[in-house]
Amino acid sequence: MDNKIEVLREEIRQRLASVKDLSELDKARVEYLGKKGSITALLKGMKDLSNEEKKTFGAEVNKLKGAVAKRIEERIEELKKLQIEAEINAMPQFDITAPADLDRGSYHPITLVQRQCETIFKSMGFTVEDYPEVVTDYECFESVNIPKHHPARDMQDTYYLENGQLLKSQTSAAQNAILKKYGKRLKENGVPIKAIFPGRCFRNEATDASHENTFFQMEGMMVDRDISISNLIFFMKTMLSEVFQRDVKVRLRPGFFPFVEPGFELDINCEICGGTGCSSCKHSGWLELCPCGMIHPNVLREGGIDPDEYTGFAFGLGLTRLAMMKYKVKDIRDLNSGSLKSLAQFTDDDN
Ligand code: FA5
Repeated sequence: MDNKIEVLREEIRQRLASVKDLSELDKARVEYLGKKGSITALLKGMKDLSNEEKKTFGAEVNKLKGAVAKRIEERIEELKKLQIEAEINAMPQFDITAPADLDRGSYHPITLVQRQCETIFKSMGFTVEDYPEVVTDYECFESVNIPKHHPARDMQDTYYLENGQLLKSQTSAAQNAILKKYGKRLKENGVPIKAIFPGRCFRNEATDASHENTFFQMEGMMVDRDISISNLIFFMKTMLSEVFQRDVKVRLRPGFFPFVEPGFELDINCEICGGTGCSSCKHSGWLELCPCGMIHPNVLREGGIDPDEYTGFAFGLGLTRLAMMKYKVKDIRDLNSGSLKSLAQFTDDDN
């Protein structure tokens, strides 16, 4: 019987050493360790042995079983590594010293307007904050007054990870963290919270000329004593006239967002058709650009700020739509197209 174990051990050693890929390895695993496998068969064949023999033989077979399982794990790692190496070797080799075909690269139009907005707001004392794209339900919804099952969530269906985190559907997801980050300085030193935070947002959208499933927003917040709607309107007007370098026609109408009260929709007169109506503005002459409002007391409170002492405004500028309007791009989807031919038209000089 002992000889059987030795013969099988040697056979398995050779077989595992010679398998070339993971599927061959799995086949071997089933043949040796599976229910009908050779090692299992050795165990089944012990019934005719004496109790003493069963003990020693059984221990040997179990030892072999453990060693084979361990060797299979090792081979999985080795084969994975070989597979990656093979894939890398199969890739086309680039000569990084070769001259580029294109004359020069250019910034993406969204990057250009984002940088421009950052410069404008920095000059007015705002800090620019970075925030992750993967956030929690608390950050994206609950901390901004959108509890579970609130109907406002329907408009912001997004992509969920298996661990419950999500790709942020709005830059408002950073509001709570910003309030907490700068709240102490506001309360102890009287320094107003003035921050903008641009970022990529994701939504489960049926795309059209003005809707993408992946787009950029730039959130802004200001919190201090006695902040009012006039402050909000001042900053919105300044930002737009600086971006367009002229006065642009906008309209403010009431809008509902659970994290502001009162809330507004700020629409821009469509720069593509001049307001007569086209597919970019869904034939209305206007495009929703930058909803805004006075921060809801619940949001301030959740961020550790006393709403009886401080007030503030917040806005959520649609950066991708702003790029669309500024550069007169008729269809928002062109901005994510990756078409170098169309994107190369935009350069720093456009600023
Ligand atoms: C919001 O996302 C709110 N968080 C904005 C806000 C912030 C309101 C602070 C009040 C205070 P809304 O879903 O409307 O709101 O999106 C804001 C802007 O992002 C829109 O006006 C639009 O310019 C842009 N936007 C929204 N969805 C898309 C989309 N699918 N594709 C391109 N741009 C979009």
